[in-house]
Amino acid sequence: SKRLKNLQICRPFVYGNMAVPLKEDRSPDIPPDHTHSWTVFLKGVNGDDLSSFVKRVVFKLHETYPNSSRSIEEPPFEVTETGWGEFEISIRVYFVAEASEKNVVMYHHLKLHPYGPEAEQQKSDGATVTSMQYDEFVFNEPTESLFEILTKK
Ligand code: SLL
Repeated sequence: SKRLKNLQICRPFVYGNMAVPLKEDRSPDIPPDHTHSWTVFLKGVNGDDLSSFVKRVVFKLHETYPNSSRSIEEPPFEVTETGWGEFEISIRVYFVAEASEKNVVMYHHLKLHPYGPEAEQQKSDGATVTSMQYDEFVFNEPTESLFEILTKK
């Protein structure tokens, strides 16, 4: 579809992870060396639904995980796992075909342990660690179809 010249349209999103230490009453299915449960996610800001223009999100985990490439085709775009270590996760976003946009990739360092300026706050927040980033999808000269998708109410 035709592209709209001299137009740029942005959509904000956040990506990152939360993590909690596993408790004594953990499920017997969880390997004994695992210390945390965590969720890595990509989502809209203020509850915005990204699925009108995001077709799928592929989270590439450390190769110690079975099926380390996790493809999520509908919201919530997230993966929950348990584990023992921190590592870098790539988050690749694919857009709907009408957008004719290349996929984009972000890298997130999975955070399990509180440290740095927020550590004390996080320890008092029931041990939940959160690490997230704000970003924006920037569409330059979007297709007419993408423009319609992004502007319809
Ligand atoms: C480290 N470079 O050495 C990192 C690697 C890998 C984390 C961390 C277990 C996965 C599983 C897991 O947490 N891997 O058992 O399925 O710290």
